[in-house]
Amino acid sequence: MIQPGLACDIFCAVIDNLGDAGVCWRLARQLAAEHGWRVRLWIDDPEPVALMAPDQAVVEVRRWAGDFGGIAPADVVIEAFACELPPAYVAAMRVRPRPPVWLNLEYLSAEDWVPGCHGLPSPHPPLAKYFFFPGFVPGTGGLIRERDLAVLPAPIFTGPIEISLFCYANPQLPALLAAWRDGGRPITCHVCAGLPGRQVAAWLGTDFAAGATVRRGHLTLHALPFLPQTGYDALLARCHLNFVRGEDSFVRAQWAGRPFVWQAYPQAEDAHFAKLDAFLGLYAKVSPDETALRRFFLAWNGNGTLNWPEFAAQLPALTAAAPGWARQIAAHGDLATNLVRFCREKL
Ligand code: TRH
Repeated sequence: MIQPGLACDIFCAVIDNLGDAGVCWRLARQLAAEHGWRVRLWIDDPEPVALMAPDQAVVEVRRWAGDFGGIAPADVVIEAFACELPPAYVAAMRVRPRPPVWLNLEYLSAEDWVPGCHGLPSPHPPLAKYFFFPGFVPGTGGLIRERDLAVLPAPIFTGPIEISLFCYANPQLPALLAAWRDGGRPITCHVCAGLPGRQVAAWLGTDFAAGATVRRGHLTLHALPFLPQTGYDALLARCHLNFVRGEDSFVRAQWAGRPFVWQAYPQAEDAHFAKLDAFLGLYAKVSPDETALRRFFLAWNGNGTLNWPEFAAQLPALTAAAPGWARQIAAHGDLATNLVRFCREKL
């Protein structure tokens, strides 16, 4: 039986971008703050966590370095995204009097094979490692969502449309910015730091440092600094529409209860289109014009031509549907709570 105060080690290797650190930090924080676990987050590059979470009080963030000789394994060991645990740590897990619960936290996908694989063990005698899959449907581990998150009321559409922009390198972006500049409605776009900011600077042909505001036609562009995660979440809630990417901002946009457009993490041989398609299979139903919604998401991911006016016409309906969608995907319990329950059954 799990007692509050259970010890948990989360291992995270930062592959690229921010999502690995972002997901692990959120999970670590929630396990500690809401479930009373004593969490150590071992991360090979602590820098992104320091930027996202200046206040790390509830979690012990440790640099993953050295051979781990002399580090006692925790009750629950979470290996994020199949990063390989240090061999000395696994050897210590094997001889621990009470074997730890060992989980591999997988990437999020809406593909229909996920519920069938969630929770399956892979044998590592005398231990077992369990696959723990986040997901949108029953039978998966659910999504990271803090207990105190409320579904926010929809914002009123008066004045400029407020949009946040967080994306990868995206060849469709110049066409979108031009459509906003030349369109009939004022648009204010809050451009995230990093790749989005650099692409906007290239389109403008001017400097676009954090804090800058530039106007072109009907479009006002604001360059954001890198925000703490809580500040980024607040930005999503303030906007009428959010362009998001990867995994963590994608999920947060859905909790914000606003329409969003997702750029999937680009994978070799266009494997991300299967993920996009699976997600749209669930989500596009919220739109009165499913085909137009699909078309816009696909085009933003590089397949087809962007049609902003067609998508913009759906915004009121997508806004009205967003809180219901958030409730639907929250209905299977949040990932941290599901994970705690899973471990309780295994210990
Ligand atoms: O950075 P990402 O592209 O991360 C990706 C994905 O997780 C992908 O699935 C994975 O394979 C790859 O990393 C290795 O996008 P994501 O997932 O949205 O993570 C961004 C994080 O950065 C998220 O936690 C929000 C946070 N963030 C801030 O804290 N402040 C900011 O100003 C911005 C723009 C983001």
